[in-house]
Amino acid sequence: MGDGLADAQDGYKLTSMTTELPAGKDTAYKFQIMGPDGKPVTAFAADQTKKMHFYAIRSDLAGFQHLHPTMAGDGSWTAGLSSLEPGTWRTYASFIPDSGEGKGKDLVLSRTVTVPGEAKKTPLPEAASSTEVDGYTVTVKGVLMAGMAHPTTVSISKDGKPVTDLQPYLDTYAHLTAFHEGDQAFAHLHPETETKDGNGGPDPAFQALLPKPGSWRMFLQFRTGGKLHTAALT
Ligand SMILES: [Cu+2]
Repeated sequence: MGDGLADAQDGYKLTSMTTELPAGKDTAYKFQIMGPDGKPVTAFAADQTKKMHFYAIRSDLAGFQHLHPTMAGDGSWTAGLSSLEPGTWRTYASFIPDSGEGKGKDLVLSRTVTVPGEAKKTPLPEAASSTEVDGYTVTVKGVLMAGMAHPTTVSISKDGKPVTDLQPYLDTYAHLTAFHEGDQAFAHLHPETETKDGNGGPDPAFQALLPKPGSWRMFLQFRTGGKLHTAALT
């Protein structure tokens, strides 16, 4: 798998008529995946229960959105984005073709869109091994090294106690993606912890493979009590 920065790979291309989206309101981003035969791809294999994983992030790695768009019969996808702040955004489509030359290939393609207005750059928060979200403390354990897969665990606690009521989300107890400062290279860190019947926690494990050195912004998503939480750390 590449770094997700190209709009085309192995004959597949992410296409969209959209180069600009409005700021400050919910908006729809439409796109298609064109196959090596020049036609829109309509057959996709489910990956972590979804046929398409879509991400949007601003160039300063703020404003992360992770969505599951819907596909029309002609292969056109619509992602319903929440309000965007002005700036340059990168949109990623992560999918596995289920027919044709690229059947079974794990592909991540991206494009950029401009959101007009006065863009305020958010400085990348300092590197930290733990962060807080919605009353939960999320701590990443493990040494991350560029280009090598490393086992990594994420510990989730609340009020000083390990959390054991994680609910399955996309066939896992925690979903982890990372974006590289500067070029917005993408990494999806694959979960090692299988979902069993019932709840999980407090330490979901991953194989963390970050393709290049530098600063990465990690987004960890987990679900408790039917609510999705997104923790971010550098
Ligand atoms: Cu997804």
